[in-house]
Amino acid sequence: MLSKILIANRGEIAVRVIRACRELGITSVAVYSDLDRDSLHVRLAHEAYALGGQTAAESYLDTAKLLDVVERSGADGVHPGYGFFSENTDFARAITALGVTFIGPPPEAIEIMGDKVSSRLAAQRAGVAGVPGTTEFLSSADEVVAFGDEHGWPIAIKAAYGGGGRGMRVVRSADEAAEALDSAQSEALKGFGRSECYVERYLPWPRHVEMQVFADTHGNAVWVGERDCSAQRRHQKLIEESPAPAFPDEVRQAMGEAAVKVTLACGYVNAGTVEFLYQDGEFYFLEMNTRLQVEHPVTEMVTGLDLVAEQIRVAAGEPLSFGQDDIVRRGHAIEVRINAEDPAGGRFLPSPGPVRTLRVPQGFGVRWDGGYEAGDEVSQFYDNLVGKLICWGADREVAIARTIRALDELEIEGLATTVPADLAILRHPDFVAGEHSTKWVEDRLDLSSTEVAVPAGGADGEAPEPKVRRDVDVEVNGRRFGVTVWVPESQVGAAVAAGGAKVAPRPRRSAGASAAAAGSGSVAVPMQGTIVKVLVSPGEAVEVGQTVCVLEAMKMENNIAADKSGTVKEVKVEAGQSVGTGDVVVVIE
Ligand code: MV4
Repeated sequence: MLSKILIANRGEIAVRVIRACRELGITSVAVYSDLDRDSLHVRLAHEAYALGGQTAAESYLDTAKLLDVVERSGADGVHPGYGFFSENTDFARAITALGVTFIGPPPEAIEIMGDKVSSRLAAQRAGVAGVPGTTEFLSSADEVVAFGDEHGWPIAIKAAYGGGGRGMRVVRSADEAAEALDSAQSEALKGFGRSECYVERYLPWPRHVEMQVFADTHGNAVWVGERDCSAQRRHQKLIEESPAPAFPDEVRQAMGEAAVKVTLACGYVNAGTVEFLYQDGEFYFLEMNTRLQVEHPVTEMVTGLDLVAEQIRVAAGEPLSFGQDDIVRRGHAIEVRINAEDPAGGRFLPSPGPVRTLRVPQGFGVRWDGGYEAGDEVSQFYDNLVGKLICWGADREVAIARTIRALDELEIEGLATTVPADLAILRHPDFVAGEHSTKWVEDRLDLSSTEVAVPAGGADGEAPEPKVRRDVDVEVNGRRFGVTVWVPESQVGAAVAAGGAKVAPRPRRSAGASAAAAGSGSVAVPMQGTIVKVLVSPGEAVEVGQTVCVLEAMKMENNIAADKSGTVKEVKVEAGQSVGTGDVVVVIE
């Protein structure tokens, strides 16, 4: 079994993997950019290493920095999460070359599923059909017209090496064919560097149904269950659920078996998802996602299986801990993505900023997978998923009611979120009836009256206090180390006033006009040490920032400053006394 796993990711998925590691008795190693120094995944991991940088390219996408931390930390496994390097074969191979386990599929399987052409061919070889269409690349509009006349209009022109919906053109009649082919090819060239396109029948009202699969290194492969992810806008999923509504069990079985065939055909190992379009009782292979997906908890909630723990065991070479017949699906689960985006008017504008208040829902059947807590900041530089709410119910009706109840309990202040859009979907008769499709949110859902909701933050709505960097030298058992300390601005004067470079404490930023600039009046020491001097006595008037005593620690004298102006009520220490981190030395009224 693996003993130490580095999580090459951030936010809620890093938190999810760290939790699984802790439950399995595995040491977790977080990595972080400068902006994530105090983030939740860093707080929860056993160890954390700085990558430096702010943007993803400077941090979570810097291979050399990640490999360096893999070596320095002594990790024997790397979990990539989703996004970032999760489907990057160069990264997977570099990890493996270090003798470290990449917790994901073999690079060859990622490559086969990496473009539409080779993935369609792999599915075809396995006997699993995509939407009826040609496998040859289009060379003229005549071929488009011939296909439409034979199979019926409308048809879809797709970029062979594209993805995510870019490069797709819907053609409704023969006279639109030439222009559509031109623009599809040029968009494909611009977007993906290759212009090749092919044609298939266009399904006007399909649902996106995907099948979770799992395979081990011993030749076992199973399907775990489907998820309906039709509630999307611009290919961003908003709500996912399992089972798919109005989905006959024969179709589920057939889709599961098709997904397993695709899995085996590409030599897949670990957790994966096979995507299908589903319309009129038929399903068609779309693509395979060779990673753990955002919506995996939906499957966990209906099966009781821990997919991340299973990923780790399978990566370590263990056989799957369950067979096909052991998998039992029970009840209904719904996941709602809570993104820092303002859905007003259907625009979904990014809304990064500080999370001033975050109270998550509780109660029966409610799970919160979050990446942030109150006081954290959602940065514009990364994905703006704040957290996921996953609710389980005995059936779909109960699950919908519970999800609405839980969303009503959720309190987020400081930034706009997708919650109003999520509620509009959950309450809409089309969604309740399971009559929505992949085009429904954009074509039918009316978000024009959704209010602009950026709750500013309540009484405790103070911005997170900025921290400043201080480099200090420490000695541990006689050995000297240079240490970087990140000190809250208001404590700079007190904490590490090395070399007499005392910085006047700055009042904390505050939401209120004059309120809350000062501290509590209970002046505490920031580190263990000895009081060498007491400079105030009871009854004396002091100003905020004034030194009240001097603490010797780490071979330096540190001025401990009053955190508010007032009268000294109590002096709790005398010169020569030892104190511990956080001990209150003076009380000011
Ligand atoms: C389609 C389709 C209808 N007919 N193909 C868009 C992204 C790409 N991965 C596949 N997509 C579609 N292909 C045919 N022949 C409709 C879509 C589609 C879609 C698919 C999955 C999830 C969301 C979607 C939203 C709009 C269109």
